Amino acid sequence: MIRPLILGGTQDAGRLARALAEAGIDGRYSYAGRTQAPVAQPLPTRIGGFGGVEGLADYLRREGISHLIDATHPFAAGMSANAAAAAERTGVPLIALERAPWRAGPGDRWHHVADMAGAARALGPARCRVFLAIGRQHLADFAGHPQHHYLLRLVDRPDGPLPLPDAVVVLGRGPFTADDDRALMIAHGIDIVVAKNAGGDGARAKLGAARALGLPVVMIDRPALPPRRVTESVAEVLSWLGHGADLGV
Ligand code: 3Y8
Ligand code: NAP
Repeated sequence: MIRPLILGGTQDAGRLARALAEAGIDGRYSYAGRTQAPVAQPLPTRIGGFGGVEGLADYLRREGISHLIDATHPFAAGMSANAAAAAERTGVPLIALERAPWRAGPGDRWHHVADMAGAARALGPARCRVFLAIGRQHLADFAGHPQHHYLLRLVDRPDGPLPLPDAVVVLGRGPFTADDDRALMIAHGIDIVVAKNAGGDGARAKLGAARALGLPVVMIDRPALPPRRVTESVAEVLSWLGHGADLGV
């Protein structure tokens, strides 16, 4: 009997968890515990860090995990690096379920930057009204650019002061829609959008809205990840687990 562990926290991870549950596979799901009330998953779920590579390796051994599936976000570089190292250390096979990066299309005005600091610099010196749609964890990278007005979208209400003096918070978990994001950006008089190249559908709405409004987007490229087997498809993960045939996928 196999017992795969999903390192989750994304839409794709949720889709995979549902497929495993429907196939009657004895899987486990893991959240970091970044949000106050994460969406419930149809598999036994653990919440919180493992305690580095060694902590994850211990968990894999202790729980008899047969396969490790990194279905985290393309910007969860720390978790992905630890997953590769723990898989190597324990011999547990690893696959990453990862969506392709977004690519600019006709009408898009994207300016690619390598990281958060590059995104902050790309805003330029003149005050502008920024839709900073990168979550909560990296707001401090923009603290050196207080001249701008920032619209922030967070999952949970911030529990302390924000590092940006001129900021408005809206709460939202996503997935979002282009119409809602367009209305939000109009209501806040947004001039420019900052986005991580997450890929997938859950965060894409703001890009369609920016295109419709003719606004520029500062697109933060993904961090480098360790070499590992990668797929975009839940069906391929299932066949990798040896269950493709059972499901006729
Ligand atoms: C805790 C689980 C599902 C999963 C939904 C996806 C889509 C909606 C869009 C914007 C961009 C952002 C952020 C975002 C999206 C999905 C997916 C995705 C971006 C939840 C979730 C957890 C997190 C963690 C959270 C981060 C933050 C990033 C908000 C749940 C809702 C900005 C990424 O406050 C914090 O500490 C938030 C931290 C990591 C990035 C950051 O650095 O702040 N995601 N997001 C996961 C865990 O604990 O393991 O609460 O239910 C999941 C989802 N967020 O089931 O459908 O698949 O990507 N998540 C980004 O792309 O820039 C929002 O606002 O336009
Ligand atoms: P990260 O910086 O790559 O990871 C830092 C540490 O958080 C990891 O070393 C691990 O702690 C813990 N961790 C991360 N993901 C975990 C998981 N799924 N289960 C258990 N522990 C986890 O992580 P992050 O970028 O903050 O992402 C955290 C979670 O949010 C992930 O589930 C990710 O899929 C989800 N998410 C992130 C983004 C994003 O923009 N980064 C977007 C959407 C969803 P230990 O070292 O103690 O094990």
